[in-house]
Amino acid sequence: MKKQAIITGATSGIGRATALRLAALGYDIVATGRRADRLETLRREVEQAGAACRTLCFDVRSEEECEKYLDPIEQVDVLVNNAGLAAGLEHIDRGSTADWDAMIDTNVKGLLYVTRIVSRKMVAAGSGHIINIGSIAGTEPYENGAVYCASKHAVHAISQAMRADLLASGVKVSEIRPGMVETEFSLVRFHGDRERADRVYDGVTPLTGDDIAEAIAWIVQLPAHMNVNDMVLMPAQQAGAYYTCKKISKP
Ligand code: NDP
Ligand code: 8X3
Repeated sequence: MKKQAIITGATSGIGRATALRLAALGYDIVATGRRADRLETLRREVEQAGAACRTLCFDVRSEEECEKYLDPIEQVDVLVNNAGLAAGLEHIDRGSTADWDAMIDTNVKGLLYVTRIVSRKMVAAGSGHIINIGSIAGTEPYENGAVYCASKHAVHAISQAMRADLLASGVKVSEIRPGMVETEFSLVRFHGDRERADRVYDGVTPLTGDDIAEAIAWIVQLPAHMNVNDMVLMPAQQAGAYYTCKKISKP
């Protein structure tokens, strides 16, 4: 049987690029997300690349749905915990509870629900590789981002602790913590405001989903004795959450 990878949040951005990259590498793909039409388009593209593709349309915030869709999967070689979002960019006194809940329930609790189901299969098999998509926000809290940063700090802590939990089982855990990647991330953060989202990338050549997918492809091909614990990736024009060198030509 071919190796199989589950990628959560594969309808867009980093997750979609990863599904296509791992398919090209010879993995069969299980792609998840909430948008059925996007999953169907991805399925066709993965199959054109010569891999099998199962699509699972569900919300990672629901523990019940995670169990229903993921528990029946027998073999998982790679899990990419990618589904996530930022919602809003506000000072704490103006934050929205709905935004806070969406980020914590998806980025933290959703990742935990998915991980428990898949990791118990990997532990039983004595092998597997879990790659969590964290963020530079997981170590650098910034103004207006308290809850998103808190959720990614949680991902950073969970990644380190689960690496220890799974150490003796033969299951590897890696975390990738990107800086600025141009995807639908900012469009989602600004609740569909396209102009504001586009301004984030003005004057910068950001990373792309393909860049992160390439890193994931490299990590999963490393020899059995070697693991990437934590990988920070940024555009060359970014030095951290607070430092971006924008090149904007003056009129
Ligand atoms: P996108 O918005 O392009 O993709 C996010 C993906 O997550 C979509 O496929 C979306 O699918 C899925 N998703 C969101 N909420 C849920 C949910 N409740 N249940 C299931 N799937 C969900 O953004 P990115 O590709 O940029 O984001 C991917 C990950 O990368 C996130 O964890 C993000 O925090 C992280 N990241 C992004 C950076 C960036 O600058 N872009 C930098 C650092 C980290 P659907 O809507 O169909 O459910
Ligand atoms: C996304 C990158 O800098 O907007 O995690 O937090 S940032």
